[in-house]
Amino acid sequence: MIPGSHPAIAAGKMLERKGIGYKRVDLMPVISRGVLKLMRFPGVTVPSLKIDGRRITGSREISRALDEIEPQPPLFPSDGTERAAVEEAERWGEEVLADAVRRILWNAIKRDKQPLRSYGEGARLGVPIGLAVATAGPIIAAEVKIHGVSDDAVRADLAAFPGWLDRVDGWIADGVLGGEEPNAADFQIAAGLALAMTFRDLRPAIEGRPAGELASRLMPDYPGDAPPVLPAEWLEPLRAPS
Ligand SMILES: N[C@@H](CCC(=O)N[C@@H](CS)C(=O)NCC(=O)O)C(=O)O
Repeated sequence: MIPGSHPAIAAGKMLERKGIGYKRVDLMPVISRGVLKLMRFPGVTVPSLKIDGRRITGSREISRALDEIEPQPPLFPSDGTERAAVEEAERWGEEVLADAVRRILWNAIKRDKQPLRSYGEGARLGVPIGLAVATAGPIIAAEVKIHGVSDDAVRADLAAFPGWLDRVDGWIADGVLGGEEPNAADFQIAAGLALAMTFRDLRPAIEGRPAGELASRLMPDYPGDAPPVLPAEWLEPLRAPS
């Protein structure tokens, strides 16, 4: 994993849910790509997991593999209709929410890299965290490029965010998310929201809602804290009642 990575933290929580012990290997962003390639994973992103002789890349691939390897407790419902709803929420959590939160993170870090330290606290990166942060400039520039972190994209993400929170609250109200037995979509979406809640710019808009409660309940120990840094006008949509 990369310290603070939301899909990687989701994968770790799913392993814990299954009672499967694991060894966590911390990687620096970008360098992670070369390491995962050398280790012959099928992709170059985190989370990547070696389990039972299999190499798996991708949080959604991991949730499915974990249900195959250790069926109890299940991460997906057995009922076909319920399963389809959880799969759809999980897919949205990965493709829409998680990507947007990653863009917001790198846009914020591009403005002030000091908070990076809080995401990497306790990580074993092979170099002291202070040195990793001090020399992170080229890594930040590469991540901004890799993940399409333009100001326009992040502004659009922030404008869409209140609607996304309504969507998550709706899934909770419908019982797709937030049940007593957390499913794969709960972990995927809670990790994305928990990372979003580490940004003080976004936290007030999330924490009082069912979506925020879900994130805090499933990810109580999510690392990181980023003081306000985004332009105030970008945050206007989050201030308005949704
Ligand atoms: N959609 C993928 C996430 C892939 C991804 O972009 N992961 C990030 C960390 S959150 C990563 O590997 N970043 C390093 C890089 O792309 O260089 C999943 O859910 O597994």
